[in-house]
Amino acid sequence: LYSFFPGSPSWPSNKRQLTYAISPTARISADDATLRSIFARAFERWANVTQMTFVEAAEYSAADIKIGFYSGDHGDGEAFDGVLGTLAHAFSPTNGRFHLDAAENWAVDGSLPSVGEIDLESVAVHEIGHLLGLGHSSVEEAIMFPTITSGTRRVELAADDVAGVQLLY
Ligand code: TQI
Ligand code: ZN
Ligand code: ZN
Repeated sequence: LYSFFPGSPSWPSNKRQLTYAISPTARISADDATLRSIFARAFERWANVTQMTFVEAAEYSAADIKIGFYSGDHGDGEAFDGVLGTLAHAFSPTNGRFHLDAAENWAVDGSLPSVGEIDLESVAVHEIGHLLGLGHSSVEEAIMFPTITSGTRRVELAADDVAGVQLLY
């Protein structure tokens, strides 16, 4: 079953469009168009089942959701740990910070990742769930289940994810 953060925070009901942007500086070597399409697809999966819409912000500084790739200690008290371990983190509404560990071997081509690679879209779909207010789920098929196996892809929302997010939006 899905869960929420303590107090069930969500984005305000008068704000159904959120903007997002990828940091122009905190990046990995993958090309810009590839990264943009991966995040756009990940946001679209949640937009498809809610009243929320997501658009890329023109200005990084003005975006509701700020995406960046960082290594080690990056100033928010939640240092990344190098290859594997923690892959990414995102904060509850309405913080909007979405950070990924630049040290991972990110798979960005949409095909099945090799062992040791982490599928970026799979992690993005999970972290966007957190950004919207979902905690972890006890349902193994759910995007919000707190385990993913290296070398796999999991990008389709399960009925459990949809039920949870539809209570918020
Ligand atoms: N990062 C953890 C996660 O996103 C960070 C975290 C732990 C967290 N507890 C939290 C974030 C509570 C928000 C709220 O779950 S992770 C997975 C999964 C991670 C893990 O790097 O361990 C995915 C990132 F689910 F597969 F285990 C993405 Cl998909
Ligand atoms: Zn961080
Ligand atoms: Zn999680």
